[in-house]
Amino acid sequence: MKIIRWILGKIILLLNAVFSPKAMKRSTQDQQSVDQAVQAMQLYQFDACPFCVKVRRSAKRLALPLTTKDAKHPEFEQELIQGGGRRKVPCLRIEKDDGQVEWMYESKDIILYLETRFA
Ligand SMILES: N[C@@H](CCC(=O)N[C@@H](CS)C(=O)NCC(=O)O)C(=O)O
Repeated sequence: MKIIRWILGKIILLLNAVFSPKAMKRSTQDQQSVDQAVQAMQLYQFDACPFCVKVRRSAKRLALPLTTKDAKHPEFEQELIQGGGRRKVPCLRIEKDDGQVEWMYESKDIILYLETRFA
């Protein structure tokens, strides 16, 4: 079972690399303000998780330089569990302007949030 999951993961990564989405174009000024806004976010994820790949593809399409944290790394795994409450990926950590932090689970919700905010 583990080997099948590993092979599927590699296939997902390969397909993702081959059919990589095109990033949208913004004016330099608009892209700079998007880049700055995205600094307040981190995506907790696994490399070969299909839900995480969906979110990363959406971020690429939207030209978002999203920081990713591999939740298999013990330090990031702890951050995710302590902050978000669950060891589940993808999870987007969003630090708001007032310092409040939101931990957003569910790939669909994350993609909707990114598209609503940055498309
Ligand atoms: N409905 C969720 C599914 C996410 C999901 O199942 N993630 C798996 C990895 S692909 C996970 O985090 N499982 C918990 C674990 O491996 O500990 C979504 O769309 O984000």
